Amino acid sequence: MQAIATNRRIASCLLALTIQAGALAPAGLQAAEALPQAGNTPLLAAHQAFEAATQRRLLVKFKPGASGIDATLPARTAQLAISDLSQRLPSGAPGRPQVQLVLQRSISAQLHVVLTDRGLSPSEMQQLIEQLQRDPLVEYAEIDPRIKPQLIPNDPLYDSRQWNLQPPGPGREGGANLPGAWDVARGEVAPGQGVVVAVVDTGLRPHADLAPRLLPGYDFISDASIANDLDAQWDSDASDPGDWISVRDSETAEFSGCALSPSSWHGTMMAGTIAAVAGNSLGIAGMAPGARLLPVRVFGKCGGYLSDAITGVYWAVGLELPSLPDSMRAPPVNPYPARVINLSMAAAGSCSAAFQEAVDRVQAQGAVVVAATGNQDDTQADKALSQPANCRGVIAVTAHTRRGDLAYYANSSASTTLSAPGGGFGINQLANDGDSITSLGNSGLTSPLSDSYEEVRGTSIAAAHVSGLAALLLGMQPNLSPDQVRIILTRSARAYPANSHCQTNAVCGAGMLDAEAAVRWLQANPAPVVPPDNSGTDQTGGGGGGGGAAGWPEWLLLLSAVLLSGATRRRHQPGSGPHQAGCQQPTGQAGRM
Ligand SMILES: [Ca+2]
Ligand SMILES: [Ca+2]
Repeated sequence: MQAIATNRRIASCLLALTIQAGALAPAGLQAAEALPQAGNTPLLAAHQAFEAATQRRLLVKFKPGASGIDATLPARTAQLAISDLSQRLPSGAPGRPQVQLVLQRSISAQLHVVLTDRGLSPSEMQQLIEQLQRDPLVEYAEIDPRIKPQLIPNDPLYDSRQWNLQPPGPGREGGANLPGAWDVARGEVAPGQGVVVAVVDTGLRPHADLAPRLLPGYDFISDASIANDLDAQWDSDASDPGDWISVRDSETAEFSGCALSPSSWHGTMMAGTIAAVAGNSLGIAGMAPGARLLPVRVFGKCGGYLSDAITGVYWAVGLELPSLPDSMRAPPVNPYPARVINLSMAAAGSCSAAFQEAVDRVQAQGAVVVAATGNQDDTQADKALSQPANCRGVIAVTAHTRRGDLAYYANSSASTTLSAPGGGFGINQLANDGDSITSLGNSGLTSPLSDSYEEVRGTSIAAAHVSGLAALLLGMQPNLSPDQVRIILTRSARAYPANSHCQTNAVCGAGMLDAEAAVRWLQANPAPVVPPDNSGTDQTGGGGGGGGAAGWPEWLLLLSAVLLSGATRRRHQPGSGPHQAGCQQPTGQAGRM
């Protein structure tokens, strides 16, 4: 009780001092002094104003007892002491008025924040400090530096596990550099606030690190056994009931091509990287922690149909669906149109006409379409992009490792747009590489149980990083077109590091995703000009809309359930140890990445 009472007294004394001393500050500094409340300094202009003011701020500490300051009346006596100190300063240079010092506030009886009466250049400030340090009563004087508040989330796995969001550095060349971007992008609210990102995937779990971000979505799986939700029809429940393949499943005709696997919680993983709640002292931070997530469920057990995926994409942007057979309940028009569509999925072959048409239509609605390039077995020579990454206008994302090397599993070609963290080992096998990406999941091996955090790697999760950054950019400037977002992402991409596969092989697109560089590029180019030859036509695979995957009925293309080699995951579960989940890819088919 004693300690509490004492602390309260100190707190109230400091508050009183601050108010009292504030009245002494020059008028021009009042506004600036109101700014540096860590966590809510939204405006860059305000930052700059305050930064300019720092050229007037010093810390001055008097020698103990030297100033004659009465500790019981520090504000008043400190003001006098600073005034005396100001009078003792040598005369200014010819033509320059002598600098006057004013007490701004006291930190202790001896240590004071002091303001000069005018802004000083760095050399003038240095000269003043040297003069003050020669004063017999001064113990030290130094600049009161502006320390920029940098949003480092308090989410416990951020420091220890989220290399993928951290600034690049030795051994972490692949980091997507979020802290600086968050600082610029955050306003009164979290970065990406208000931007809707559709996660067209397996549905989502209401993970505690995600639930506040969730919008009501929709389940578009039209096949009952794939849906695994006791409901053959589309419905408004987009939660993920699990997509496991049991021994019994694998013995059925429908799932005969699918390997045994526990539930993947794939959509939840993607959503976590895109927009997990940041700063809630829980788990991880997402790329755009203010964005809202629209779950569009199109994959269940062993994948799903292209037709369902495309339907989900149309619904996600608010388009009205065409009239349906009586057996299908038409969903209401989505009241939360997505500005970003995350397609962490892949099918072999060139871009189908139906997928290209979907991409064209949703882009016309202003939505950015982001897709994974695909995870192919590293023994295969063909690293061509999967669809829909090879569709015209799609931002095609390949994956790099912690060290910035191209991930061994990642499809990439000259038509890749850029690369983002995907984890795993790289082609060049750089030292200390191989770290995976930590995201959200569920502990259930079949049906959902409790929230968990999962280790994942793949071009899937790489695409989720790009979707997150797209949302962050749209949060800053909502009127950006999809092509403008592409320009920002590619122009600001960071060069691949030395010794990486992509440094010497031009098959990885513009470079590595760099969030801070992107937001600063946008600040410098608030209306990016889209060159005619870069308006989303740099995809070679889909050129002209493809024509459909050879031999596959366009609207009945089964995207077989696969967690390809690079998309395996390990769980953080005490006692269970890491395990890998996977489903082999039948030749010529594809699915979630
Ligand atoms: Ca259903
Ligand atoms: Ca969190």
